[in-house]
Amino acid sequence: EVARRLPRIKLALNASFPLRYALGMTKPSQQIIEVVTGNIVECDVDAIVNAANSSLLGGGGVDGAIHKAAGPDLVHECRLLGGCKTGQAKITSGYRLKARHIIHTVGPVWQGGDKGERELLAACHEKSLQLAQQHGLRSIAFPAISTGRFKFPLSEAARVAVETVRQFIRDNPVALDRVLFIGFDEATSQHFREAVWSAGQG
Ligand code: AR6
Repeated sequence: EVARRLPRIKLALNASFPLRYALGMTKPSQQIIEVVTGNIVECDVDAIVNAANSSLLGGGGVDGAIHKAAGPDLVHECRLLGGCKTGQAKITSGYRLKARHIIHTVGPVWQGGDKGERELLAACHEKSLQLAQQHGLRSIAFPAISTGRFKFPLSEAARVAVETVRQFIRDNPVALDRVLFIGFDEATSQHFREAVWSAGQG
């Protein structure tokens, strides 16, 4: 009897997130967010998010790194997309990346904080997550959108990003297995960790 039960228990422990959730084994909003320091182009996830500009034709920072690593076919696909507005997102193939897809979003330029920057940054995360869900993707990695060339203050950006992701997970508890926040350096990761921690207290 015990021997017959064992494989089933093992199966449950190895089960994918929706099954584990259905079995009541884990609470999604506290389990699936991870903070990682490194280069987002190396992430082995279903989709990495690109902090692009409205042309979607490439640029510096993380955008430049993603285009370089994905190869020239990426810009060919991007040309067909007709650009992207601030706060919106569009999806392409990942080409030479490990990630199967790239979700391109355009963050707001920080102009002091009273020009709707927070709402637009939240929209970037929300639209990216919706696209992932619509395409059946289970894992997604975000860089610190808008915090480089676009000058969004890091702690504020991390808070908006984490709160938006947590709200999405609450509203769609079985949509995703993993959401990664990628800090290019340790300081950025620390801001993400603090945002995850303080959101967890609320
Ligand atoms: N992996 C992970 N994070 C990275 C990487 C990388 N390889 N490279 C940079 N970062 P930015 P923005 C971090 O400037 O502020 C581009 O030219 C970086 O340290 O890339 O949204 C676009 O074409 C910072 O924390 O994006 C746009 O014109 C974060 O990524 C404009 O910059 C975002 O910095 C977008 O500006």
